[in-house]
Amino acid sequence: MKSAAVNDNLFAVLERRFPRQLESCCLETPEGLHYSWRDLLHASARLANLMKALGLRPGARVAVQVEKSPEALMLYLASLRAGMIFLPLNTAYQAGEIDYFIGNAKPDLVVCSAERLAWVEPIARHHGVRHVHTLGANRDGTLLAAAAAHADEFRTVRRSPADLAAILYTSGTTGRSKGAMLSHGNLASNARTLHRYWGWRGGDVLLHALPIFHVHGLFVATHGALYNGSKMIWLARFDPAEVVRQLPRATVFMGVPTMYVRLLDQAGFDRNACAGMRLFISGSAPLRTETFEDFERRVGMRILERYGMSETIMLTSNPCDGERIAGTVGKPLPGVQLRIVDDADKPCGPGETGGIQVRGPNVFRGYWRMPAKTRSEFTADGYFRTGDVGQFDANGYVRIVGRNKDLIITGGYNVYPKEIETVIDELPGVLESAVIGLPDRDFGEAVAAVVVARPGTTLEAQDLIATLRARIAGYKVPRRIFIVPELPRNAMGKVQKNILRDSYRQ
Ligand code: MCA
Ligand code: AMP
Repeated sequence: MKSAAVNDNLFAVLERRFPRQLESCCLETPEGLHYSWRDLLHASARLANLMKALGLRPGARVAVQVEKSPEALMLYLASLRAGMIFLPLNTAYQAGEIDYFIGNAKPDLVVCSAERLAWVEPIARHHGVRHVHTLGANRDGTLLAAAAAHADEFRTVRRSPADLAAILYTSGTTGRSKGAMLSHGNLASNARTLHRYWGWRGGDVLLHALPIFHVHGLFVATHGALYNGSKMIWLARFDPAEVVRQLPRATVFMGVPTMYVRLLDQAGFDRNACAGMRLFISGSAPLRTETFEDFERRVGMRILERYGMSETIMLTSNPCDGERIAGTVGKPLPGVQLRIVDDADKPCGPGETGGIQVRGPNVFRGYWRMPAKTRSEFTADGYFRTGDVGQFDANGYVRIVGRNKDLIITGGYNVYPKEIETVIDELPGVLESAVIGLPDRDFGEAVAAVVVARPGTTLEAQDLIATLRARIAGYKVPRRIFIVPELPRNAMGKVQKNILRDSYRQ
C-alpha cells in the first residue's frame, strides 16, 4: 500500500487504535455519565460538521476557554478532525490575557463558557472573530445546540505530519507570550513513543484529573489513553478525596507534584487504595525527593518522573521497567536527541552542568508569527534551546538542576516574572518591582513580589493583590508582596534576585 493512502491527521492516527467494540466505554465521570467510543466519534463528527458549516477552512484557529468536560474533549477532537488549529486557554486567564491571545492568534471561532461571554465576546468581535459560541460544563451552551442539527458522520480531513494541530501559548522571558506551533506529526510521534515507553497495555484505565488546556492533561494524558483504546475516568477538577475514591477502578494516573503532595495528605491514600494501580507519572515541575520517598513508603510504588515542555511535548522519562531514580527525569525518550552543552555549545561530560538542547520529531514548528524569535531559539544544527539547565549522571539519566530562563513554576503552571513585573509597574504609586519564586510545600514554588513605591506614595500589599486579581490569572497573582524602599542591584544596575530570594525565603 502506498503511504499516500494513510491520513496523518492525529485524529486518524488515534482512531486507527480505537477498540473494535465501539459500544464499550471510552469515558466515564463520577457523576455517572458514560460515553462509548461510538459516542466520541458521533459527537466529534457533529462538531466538525458544524465548523465546516460555519465556513471555517482547514488551518483556521479555534480558541477555547471552557471548563473541563467530556464535551470540551470532543471539541478538541472535532478541531483535529476538521483540520483546524486548536488553541486551548487556561480558564484562569482574565480579559487582558485573552485580548492578547485572540489578537495574536486571530481565531475564526471562539468558544467560552456562558459566564465569560459578556467580556469575551466584545474582545473577540474587536479582533474580527466571526463566530463566538458558548459551551458549559453540563452539556449546555450554544455550541452543542448548533451542532445537534449536524450529521454524526464526518470524513476526517487529510493532514500531513507538518500541518499544525495546535498552538499552545507559553509565557516568555520578555513578558510577551509566544504561541508554540505543534503539528499533527509532533503529537503523533510523542503519543507513539510514550505508548511503548510507558508500557500501555490492554485493560489500562486512566484516571484523568488534570486540566485540559495544557500539554500534560490535553496531550500526554488524553492521547495516551486514546492511542491505547483505554477508558478514561474523567474528573472535572483535581479533588484528592475523589481521586482516592476512584483509584481502585484505575491503573494509570498522571499529575503535577502538587497533586502528589495533596494525595499524601489524604488519610485513605495507601497501598489498599492503590492495589490495582500500575503507574503513577509526575511532571511539569520538579518532584521533590521527599515526596518521591514518602510516596514509596506509603504506597510501595515509585512515581515515574518525566520531563517536557510545551514546545517539545515529552523529552525524557524514567523507565516503566527499570530503576526510577529520585531527583532525575530519566533518559531521553527514543527518537529524542538531547545534549547538554556549555556556554560555547560544547558537549558536557557526565556530572557536568550545562544547557539542555533537543532535536527530534516531537520538537515544535516554531513560534506563531515570530520567525526571528524562533530562529534565535534554535542552534545552527537544528537543536532547540530549552532554557533548562541539567546534567547527565553516570547512568545516562538527566538531572535538571536549574533554569537559565527567569521562570517560576507554581503547582505546574509557569509564571514569567517579567510579565507580572510589567503589570505591577503599571499600577498607580508603583516605582518598580521584582517578582521571585519562594519555596512552598504545596505549590513547589510560590509567586512573591518585592515592590518599591513612588516617592511620597504609600502602598498596601493587600490592595495591590486585590487589583492584580482582576488583571491576571489567579495563579500568577503574588501570594505575598513585600513593600521595600529600594531593590538590591549589582554594579551593572541589574536587580539581584538571588539576594531577594535569600532574604524572603522564610
Ligand atoms: C490554583 N491556584 C494556584 C494554582 N492553582 N496558585 C498558585 N499555583 C497554582 N498552580 C490558586 C487559585 O488562583 C486560587 O486562588 C486557589 O489557588 C484555589 O484555586 P483552585 O482552582 O481551587 O485550585 P486547585 O484546584 O487547588 O488547583 C491546584 C492544582 C492546579 C490542582 C494543583 O493548579 C492544577 O491543576 N495544576 C496543574 C497544572 C498543569 O496541568 N500543568 C501542566 C502544564 P485564590 O483562592 O487566591 O483565588 S504543561 C507542562 O508544564 C509541561 C509540558 C509538562 O512537562 O507537563
Ligand atoms: P511549559 O512550557 O509550560 O510546558 O513548561 C515547561 C517547563 O517545565 C520546562 O522547561 C521545565 O523547566 C519544567 N518541567 C517540566 N517537567 C519537569 C520536571 N519533571 N522537572 C523539572 N522541571 C520540569
